Amino acid sequence: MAAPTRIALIGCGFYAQNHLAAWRDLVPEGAELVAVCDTDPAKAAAAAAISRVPAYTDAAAMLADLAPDLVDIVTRVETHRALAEIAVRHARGVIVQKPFAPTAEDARAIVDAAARAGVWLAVHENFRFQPPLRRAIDLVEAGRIGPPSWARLHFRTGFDVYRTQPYFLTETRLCIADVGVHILDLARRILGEVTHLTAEIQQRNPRLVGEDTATMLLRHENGAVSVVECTYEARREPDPFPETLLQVEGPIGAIIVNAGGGIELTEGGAMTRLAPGYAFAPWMDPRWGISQAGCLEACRHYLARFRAGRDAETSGKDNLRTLALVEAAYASAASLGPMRPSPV
Ligand code: NAD
Ligand code: 89Y
Repeated sequence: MAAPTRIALIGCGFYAQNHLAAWRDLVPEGAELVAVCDTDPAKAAAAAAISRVPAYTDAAAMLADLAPDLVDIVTRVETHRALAEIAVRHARGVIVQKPFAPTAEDARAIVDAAARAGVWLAVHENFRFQPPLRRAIDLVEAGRIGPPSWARLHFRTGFDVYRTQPYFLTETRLCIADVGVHILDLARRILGEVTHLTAEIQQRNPRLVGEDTATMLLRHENGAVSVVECTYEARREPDPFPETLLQVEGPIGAIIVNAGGGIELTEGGAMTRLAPGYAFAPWMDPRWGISQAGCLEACRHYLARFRAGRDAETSGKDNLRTLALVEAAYASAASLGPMRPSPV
């Protein structure tokens, strides 16, 4: 049997709780969490206690002590470059939570540092791994609707994201950088690369610094068009948070992903309802379950690809293209015109 993959995790805050649970679930597939680190000693100690591993408050010290196989960085975006640059000196693989970096230049610097060190690099971009969305991707790839030519992908919620992620209140770039990045990534995954996009942004909640709503129109290289929407200001019940809903059309059918994970698949002129084909793990909270399931499936993918010596779907290099869409969206919103994404 292959040796376990020794994983060190950096950042034990809000979302890292899902990574800790995912790595526990993935022990039978070769994951072995060996240490956790947070600059806040209480958070490091709490994560260490539930995972029964040593706690560190200094990432460089942890990595120098343990030389893990894989480092999982789950801190906020402004810390990613510095931590990734340390991690590539001590490990064979590094995973960085989305958003990959605050600027395209920082993201490129991380990709280059990993390449120079010969280190495997992935971005934890997990929406494309959420079970209903992955099922839709699989249906498209199986040719069930023919080559997709139009799609609407939307994340519309009024859930109080500011309670769970209070740092949102002061972000100058909010909705596209935080959640739009996932949906743009998903649009790329389903319809292919983008030639140009137009974005309109709004700040509907006056308490904020950044935008809370974005409406984006994308033209893909294969001629397909998609509408990508994200907002934290949709007052609708039932509120689908944290689900992304999807409609995708091709020449011979259509796929609709509804709230609750059910899918309506039209092919051959007839519609079939596919019931959600997954169950939440016991540690998942029904309010966050689809996000947590996406986190688990993303970690499973990264572990398997790292162990097989294969690039992740969402490698660092791949994610430069998703970040280019984020940059193009902000540039379009500022100039009120269409923008071509240009990965650095
Ligand atoms: P958070 O502030 O709750 O947690 C970040 C933690 O990192 C804090 O505990 C902080 O003390 C620690 N930290 C900061 N600098 C550090 C350093 N140098 N070394 C060690 N620890 C350090 O933030 P969060 O909400 O958990 O977000 C973390 C990341 O996860 C962000 O990039 C966010 O966008 C992402 N996120 C992703 C999803 C998703 O679905 N993929 C959902 C929520 C958040
Ligand atoms: O931070 C966001 C993310 O990545 O997924 C959902 C979220 O937690 C709130 O928008």
